[in-house]
Amino acid sequence: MNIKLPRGRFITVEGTEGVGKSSNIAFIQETLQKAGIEVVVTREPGGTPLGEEVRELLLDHRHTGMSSDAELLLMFAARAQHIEQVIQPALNQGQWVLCDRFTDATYAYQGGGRGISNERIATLESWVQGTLRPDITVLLDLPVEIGLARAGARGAADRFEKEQQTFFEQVRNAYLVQAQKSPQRYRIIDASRTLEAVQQKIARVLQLILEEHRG
Ligand code: Z5A
Repeated sequence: MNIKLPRGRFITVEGTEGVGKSSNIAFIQETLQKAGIEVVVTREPGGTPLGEEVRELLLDHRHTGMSSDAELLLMFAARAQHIEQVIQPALNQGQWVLCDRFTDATYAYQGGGRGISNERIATLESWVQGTLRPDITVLLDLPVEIGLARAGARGAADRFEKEQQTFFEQVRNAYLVQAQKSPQRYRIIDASRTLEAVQQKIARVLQLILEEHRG
């Protein structure tokens, strides 16, 4: 007999440079696991052997001349592989997927940052993802200069990290516009507070998601 499992939840974490995604993803994973949820943690660009190779190309500071369209298409090439190989199979098996960045990052960086139209990105989004969209997107929001200072303490800058502050301001604004368009999906967290305070807010968001999940 074929038993159809309920689809898992798809949670993404977004934000500009140095907002604390890595620090908080570990916390989200731990909280969900303690609640008995099987969670697959992954990231974009990346998440598969092919995607990780594409990530290296995208972040390599030697490719300063990469065109915006080439950058956009590489993001979606890595994403197509990621969805087919990791995200969709996990969701189909009832596992939850926790992803460090997804297509909202494309609207923010390639859209807001590079100036590619939302229509063009939406065309690729429909082509590559079909109807797949995140269920919940946690947006860690922070003034750009604070994020850059936090990230700057980490060492050599990649191709994106070499961008100017105005680029990251455009990225942050694009995220906030996206969040306004989809308030039912987005949870905006003030990431300028202490890590403990940020995690308290995230814990509350997760509690509500878990309550809803258990019906
Ligand atoms: N990109 C794109 O353009 N289009 C797309 O579609 C996708 C991605 C999917 C790689 O992403 C690049 O890909 C990214 C956008 C582009 N480029 N940029 N910029 P990434 O996610 O791998 O890279 P990232 O944004 O550079 O992530 P990050 O620098 O690793 O930042 P983070 O994970 O958000 O931060 P963190 O490492 O957790 O924290 C940074 C530091 O701050 C660290 O020392 C922490 O201990 C500290 N921290 C964290 N939280 C706090 C608080 N609350 N207070 C004080 N200090 C804190």
